[in-house]
Amino acid sequence: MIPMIFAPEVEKARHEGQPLVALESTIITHGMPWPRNVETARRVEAEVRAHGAVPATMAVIGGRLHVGLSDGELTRLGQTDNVAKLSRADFAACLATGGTGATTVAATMIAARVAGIEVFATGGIGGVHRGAETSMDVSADLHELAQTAVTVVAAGAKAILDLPKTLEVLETLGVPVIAVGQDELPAFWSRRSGLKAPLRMDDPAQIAAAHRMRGALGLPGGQLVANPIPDGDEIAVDTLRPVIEQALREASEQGIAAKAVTPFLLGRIFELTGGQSLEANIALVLNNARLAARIAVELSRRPA
Ligand code: PSU
Repeated sequence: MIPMIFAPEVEKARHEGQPLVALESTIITHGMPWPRNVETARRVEAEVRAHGAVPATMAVIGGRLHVGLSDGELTRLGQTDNVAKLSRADFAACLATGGTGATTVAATMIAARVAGIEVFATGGIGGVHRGAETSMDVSADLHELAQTAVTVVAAGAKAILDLPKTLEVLETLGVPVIAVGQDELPAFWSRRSGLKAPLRMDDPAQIAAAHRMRGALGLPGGQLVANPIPDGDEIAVDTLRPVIEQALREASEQGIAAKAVTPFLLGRIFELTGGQSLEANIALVLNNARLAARIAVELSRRPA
């Protein structure tokens, strides 16, 4: 038995067959500073509701998987330092040992699957880190996309990564990468990456139909929906390039490794852009929440 607690709003939605959208908690604990993290989490949930679906923010608290968090739980999680960052490898161990942790993209996909939720909105997935040819640092998010049948809406992979290699690995793993509204793969804070996305779908109904078709074919794994940050909110690639390079240099000088890399880089880029990267991150997550809700509504019209 998986120890799971459904928030009342989520329980009701499940009962009534309403569309649901999963949301992750690592973006709250490791991706954004307090108090903007909690404020953003609430706005993202509100955005999902405003577009016809019910949000289910995932976290492990005291050895139980919470599917939907109360205000108090969200605030405590967002205020606490050193919360564990759970991925596929340590999710079960945390549940089994009564631990507490925030879910990454990989762990949130697993949580969504066990809760029967088919769509998940986040900021940007993890991927192949720059220098992976020596560090071997590749996010478990990519392998999860290959195994777990959840459609993940993100603004692409984070621009701190090696995007061509990330795309290559996704292709090898057979993960559909679907750009929305443009042919190019978006690059998180920026709309452009210079890389062509393998697929393009501009209509949430098409994305929902493709999700269902994968199910009908019995294909394991999900879809990555790469939704560009809105025009007015992006940071130009040329502005970001030197900032990302400086943050990467500092990470390497300070010997930052493994799970600490992404939070360190996001934190430094926040400082180096005078907070501009956080504003862009918030705008793109809200945009992803809107699209995920629309896809969830379309999926609910097409029962599996
Ligand atoms: N999206 C954001 N900010 C984040 C993340 C996503 O806008 O911090 C988190 C997700 O939980 C994702 C994780 O799984 O970053 C990637 O971490 P890593 O590179 O260590 O796999």
